[in-house]
Amino acid sequence: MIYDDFINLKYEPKKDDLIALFYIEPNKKKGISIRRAAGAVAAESSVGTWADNPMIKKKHVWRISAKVYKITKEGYVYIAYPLDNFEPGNMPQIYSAIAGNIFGMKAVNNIRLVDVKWPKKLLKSFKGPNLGLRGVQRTMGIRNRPIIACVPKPKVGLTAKEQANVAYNVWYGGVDLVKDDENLTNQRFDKFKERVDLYMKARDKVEKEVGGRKAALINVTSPANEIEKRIKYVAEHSNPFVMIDIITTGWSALQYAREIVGDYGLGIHAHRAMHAAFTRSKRHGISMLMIAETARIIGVDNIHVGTIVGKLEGGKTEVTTITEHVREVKPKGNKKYPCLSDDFTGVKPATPVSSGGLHPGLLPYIVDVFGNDLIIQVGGGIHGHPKGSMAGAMAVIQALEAIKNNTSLEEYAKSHEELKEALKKWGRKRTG
Ligand code: CAP
Ligand code: MG
Repeated sequence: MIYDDFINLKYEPKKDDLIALFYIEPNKKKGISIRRAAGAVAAESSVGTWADNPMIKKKHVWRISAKVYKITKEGYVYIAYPLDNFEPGNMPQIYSAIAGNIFGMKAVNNIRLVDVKWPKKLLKSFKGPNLGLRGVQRTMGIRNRPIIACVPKPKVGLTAKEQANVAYNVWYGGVDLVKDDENLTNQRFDKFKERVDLYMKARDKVEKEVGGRKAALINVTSPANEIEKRIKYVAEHSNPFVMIDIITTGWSALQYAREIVGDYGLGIHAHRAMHAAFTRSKRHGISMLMIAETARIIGVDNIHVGTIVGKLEGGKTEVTTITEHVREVKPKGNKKYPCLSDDFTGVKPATPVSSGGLHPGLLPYIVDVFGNDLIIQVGGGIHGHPKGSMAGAMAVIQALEAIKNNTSLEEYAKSHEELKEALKKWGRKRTG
């Protein structure tokens, strides 16, 4: 049975092997065992196929066959891939192998790519973050506190002028970064170039008025050739960041964008819209952990990781494990969340972004869990403030001050009107 040839429980992975950790549920109705399913996955993702073929066993071909070397009773399967399966510096190719046809195989009912241990040689073939966590903080002149971002709402529909006006108000209220929403690019009502021009005008004005560094996370999501033009436009207008929806544009576009931002010294803010289509099920698809570390390796500087207490899916164990893999050199891992040990030496740390349903009352929890090396993004929790966006921004900054001073929000609110109003409206309620 050919699939069985891909199982070698005595195999000891080599230093240069890529290790993939899968969770597999075999198709029991078809009488398929986990061993057979694991063998099928290893075959299909490396040199094999459903039919026997003597060429597969030629020494130089078989040399790079994937090897299933561990299967646990919980359904976790460890597969080692010799390095030569992969083209260095080509993330789409790597995904076509380890995250390709296998998801549709009839031999499995469910299969999830949980994590990868990346060999040094592959890690080195990608650029990694251009600015990285510390570079982002340096750019903003901020250390020892989270950076605060705000996405203007409504998500889309405002004119460029209205958008820049909202940006001005929240910058003025104390926010550091204004973020475009994931579905705002270059629509009829808000043209990209006009938005950039007006943002920058508002930024210059507000920097003069209140001091400090302000910047925008400008969404350049579009076809790759257009991404290039838009990054250049942002750079020429002296804004240090662009935002890219990394899932809808794909790894190829992200790699291309990473090349371009490198030429201009910009950072990439990664939005992950659409990730939940394949990360949400715990039994099938690709984990968000995998997506986050891949994005870091290619070279995003900030990436959304979740909030635990906000409007979008993601529990504490998962979100904190992802955060570690985004930010640490050697993530410690978490016994409650299956993952592989990694060594990201040489790849700059990226900044985790906590976003989605946050408001001032939730900030103590967020800072407690994530610490200061973080971007906190608040949209609805600013614009929904009873006194409007500027007051909403002030309430967020006041919450941050209370945390810094080790004072409860409620206590601080006694002498801070904006925070008081926000707490009256939302309290400390989770938004999920
Ligand atoms: C947040 C947000 C982000 C989500 C994405 C939104 O707005 O801009 O897209 O955070 O999810 O449009 O919903 P609010 P994630 O602050 O108004 O919730 O960060 O989990 O990838
Ligand atoms: Mg959004």
